[in-house]
Amino acid sequence: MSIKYKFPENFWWGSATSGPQSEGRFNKKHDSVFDHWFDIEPEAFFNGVGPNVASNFYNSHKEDLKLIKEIGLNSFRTSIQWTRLIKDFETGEVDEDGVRFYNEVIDECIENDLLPVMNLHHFDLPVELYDKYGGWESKHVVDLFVIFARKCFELFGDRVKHWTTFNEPMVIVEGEYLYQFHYPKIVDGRKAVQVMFNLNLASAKVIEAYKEMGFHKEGGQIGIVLNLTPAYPRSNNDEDTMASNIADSYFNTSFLEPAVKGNFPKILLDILEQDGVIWQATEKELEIIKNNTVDFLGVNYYQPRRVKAKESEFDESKGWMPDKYFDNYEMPGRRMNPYRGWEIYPQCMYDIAINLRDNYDNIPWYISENGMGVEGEEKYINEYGIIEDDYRIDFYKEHLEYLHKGISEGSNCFGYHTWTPIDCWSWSNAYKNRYGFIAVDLATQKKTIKKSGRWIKEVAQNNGF
Ligand code: BGP
Repeated sequence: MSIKYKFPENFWWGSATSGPQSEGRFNKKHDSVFDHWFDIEPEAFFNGVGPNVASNFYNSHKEDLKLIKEIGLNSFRTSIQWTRLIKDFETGEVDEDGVRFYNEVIDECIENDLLPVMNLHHFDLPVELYDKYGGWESKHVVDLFVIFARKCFELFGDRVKHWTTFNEPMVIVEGEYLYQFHYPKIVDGRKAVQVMFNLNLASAKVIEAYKEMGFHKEGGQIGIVLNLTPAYPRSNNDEDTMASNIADSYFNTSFLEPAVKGNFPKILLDILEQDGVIWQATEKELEIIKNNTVDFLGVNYYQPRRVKAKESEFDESKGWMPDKYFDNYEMPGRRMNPYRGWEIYPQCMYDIAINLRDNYDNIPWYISENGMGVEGEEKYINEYGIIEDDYRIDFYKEHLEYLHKGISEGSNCFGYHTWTPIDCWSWSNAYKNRYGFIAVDLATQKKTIKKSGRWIKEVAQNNGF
């Protein structure tokens, strides 16, 4: 087979999941905001399916990681749940079963030649910390998160050499404080802005702790996973361009700039100051953000953001919202994934690669999630019981082609992780849309490799396709 798209040496071919979406709640001593939301409002979840069992990774990690090896991957990201590892959030006292579980997962990754990438927060704030302190609105919670992170480094840092502080912190801001898709479903633009700052601060403080503990000397690296949804204006006129720049600063560079460069985008600061909604921050905190930038970046990419100048009436009744400055734009003729309702635009992989090369010091980065959620995949099962997910293979190929173009023009990308190795629990969408290389039968927890799982194996073996 001739290889048209060859990737750099030692490229990460992998896939990502998270603790709350794969493990199930078995033996967990605390509830996250999602556990709690499901307990009080199960009807908010597709088919009433919650996180209780998920894909049973707590019990089947041994077999699951073997299957992941079997499809040829060389790296794997999951997250350590704060609510599983820690018994006492204030002191950092650990839960012994949590320690045992994550030790096993890490050791099994290594045994299966899977480089473990461990993330510290994937939307799974302990609900007690919300009830007691207002969650990420509170700087005390920021400090408790650092206690948790230090524990993780202390316990697992000898074997885990790649850490990320957060997965998609912007989604916490949007889901919990603006658009009501994460518990507690608040609409409060002012709190959202404070949470945005506190999450940036938490990430920097965790990086500071990691440095202080000396892990870099042992080859350790720490980064962050951001969902970049590059904003494209409807047209090149000044109004559309300005609207798009503002949206980009709120949704993307609000985390990208501090993570990579240690400061906040001027356009965002100007607007927040002018509107009187700027966050509370001390000089010392700004210093910590300045001095503790990431070693590498993970980029989750699913869809672009399309923006036009504000045309609709801004609804003042909700108070300050970033939507004051732009409207979302539906581009005529856009390609859609109808199940998830997200636009498919693979060219964006190239644009991200070039943006990071030119505007972010060509920082080492990887695609930490990319994928296509599809409903009703059982209709593609062939006579041998295998899901023939050619649409997924095509989706990955197209995205990889544009990524390859970015790399061949000098962008410093070292890997490609898909979402997700084994079908997992998609928050309030539960198991509606499936993303995996490996299917899960929810009734039996039987796991079966899909056609895309065989395909990625070849790609990983050939380091290209
Ligand atoms: C990302 C999250 C993942 C995952 C994925 C797919 O935003 O990091 O946790 O869920 O999106 O999205 P969804 O599950 O909502 O379809």
